[in-house]
Amino acid sequence: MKKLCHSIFTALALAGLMAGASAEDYKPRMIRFGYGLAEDSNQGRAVKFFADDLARRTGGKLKAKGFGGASLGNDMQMQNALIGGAQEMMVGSTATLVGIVSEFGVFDLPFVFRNEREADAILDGPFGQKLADKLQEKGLVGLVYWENGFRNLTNSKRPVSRMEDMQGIKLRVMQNPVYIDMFKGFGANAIPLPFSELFTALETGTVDGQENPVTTIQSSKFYEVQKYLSMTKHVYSPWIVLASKRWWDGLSNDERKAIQEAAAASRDFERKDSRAASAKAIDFLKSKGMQITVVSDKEIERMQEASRQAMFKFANDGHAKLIKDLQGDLEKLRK
Ligand code: TK8
Repeated sequence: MKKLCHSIFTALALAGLMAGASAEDYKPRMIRFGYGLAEDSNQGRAVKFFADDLARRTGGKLKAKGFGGASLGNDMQMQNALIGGAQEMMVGSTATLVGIVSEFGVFDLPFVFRNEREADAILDGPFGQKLADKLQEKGLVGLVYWENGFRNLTNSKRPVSRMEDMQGIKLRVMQNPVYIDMFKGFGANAIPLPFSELFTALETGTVDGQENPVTTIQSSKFYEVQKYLSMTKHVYSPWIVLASKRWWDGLSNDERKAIQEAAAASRDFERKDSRAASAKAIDFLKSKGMQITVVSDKEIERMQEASRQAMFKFANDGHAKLIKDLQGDLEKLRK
């Protein structure tokens, strides 16, 4: 009897150990992961990577399903669905978050980052983390930043090699005051519109132009309705992967950890993939008949000058310290 007791005890203890060590606390869950771009885009590929990676980590328990082409709504609609708990995850531009956390506008200031290395260091460092943390009290969890990329200008009217060429061009911008101020400063007629309405707006002539990274100009087929591309690189644009806080709070620690790890892996994949796609996009766009204008350094300096009012306005809106902090971090990186 004593022996039997002992072996039962050992068996129970072993089972307990095994459960603790190998069977993490994952429940079968379906995650609706929305995004704005086409499935065949850097965004779509990275959402798929995330889904595969998460399934692998959780033995197929946590299943993310991608919904591309803004089929669950545009960026702002999805943010609200996440806040309300009607959708679990999304990826979208930080620029469309300024109605929720105005500080995100700091990334929209023109000519802030000089290259991707600087952007990665700031976004993945304490500065980017601090901004992402501000989302929590608004009902969102900011997981990682992906690369949208440096934005360039396209239009159907004329080649833009000088600021004056933008005069009177009806230009779609994101729904964000810094962009509106910046392009007004350049002399364009800035019209805020959600991305999901952009292709049709270009096609019908509601707007003449837009600005986005070359990867998006390719994957959204803007070359079909835009003739001129100017390499302005006026803003480095981040994407942010978000989760619904309401939903997140109901997950187990193991589930949260798996999602966080898959998100970090997807970030590394996405940046590599976007950079490779970006390097090839210009030749592709040329082959589709786009006329590409390289904007001179001198002209970029003039644009920088003309867009300063957008920065002053943002600073005066209570963000002076935030800009200073970012500039301080950038100076350290540039040493
Ligand atoms: C996609 C958008 C897009 C952004 C824009 O939903 O709106 O121009 O660059 O990537 O977030």
